[in-house]
Amino acid sequence: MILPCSVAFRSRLSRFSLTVLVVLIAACFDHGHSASSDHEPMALTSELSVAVIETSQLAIYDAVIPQPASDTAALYFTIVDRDGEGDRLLSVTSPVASIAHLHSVVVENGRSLMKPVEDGITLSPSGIRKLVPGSFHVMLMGLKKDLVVDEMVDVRLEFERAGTLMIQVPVVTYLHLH
Ligand SMILES: [Cu+2]
Repeated sequence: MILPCSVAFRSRLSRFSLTVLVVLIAACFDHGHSASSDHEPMALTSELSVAVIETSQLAIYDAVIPQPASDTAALYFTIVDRDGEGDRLLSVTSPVASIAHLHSVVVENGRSLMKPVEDGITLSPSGIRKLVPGSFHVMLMGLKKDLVVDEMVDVRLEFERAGTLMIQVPVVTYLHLH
């Protein structure tokens, strides 16, 4: 199933002011903008900044949750393979969300659409996989509480090889992504 940004947020729109609506539209445009940069070279490891967790198999860098304007939040981070074997992110859960989905963004007929990832997000051997706006990301859906900037959110990542990794992800303002 393919979810346009507008459909994903529609159920909540009636409750929001015009200001919040503008933020949501900006978020959707951001998907589209970044999708066009998917063909840029993969960032080098040296460009990574904050290691959230490192194991012998992989490392997670730069995890952030932009403060959501609805009960759906996006989660972004970078996965780095450390043992040359590669891996696959199978699923994500968090106590703050009823459910979390792995999403990719595809452009169809000039529109950016979020599409659920059916078989996990692959990490190639010695590779770097960036979950960023406009590309792969995690959607935290059905938030059970308001997420406040600077609070840390517990997130559980399930990998095919590395198993379970528990990380804490800061909530940031939307502008921190730019
Ligand atoms: Cu999404």
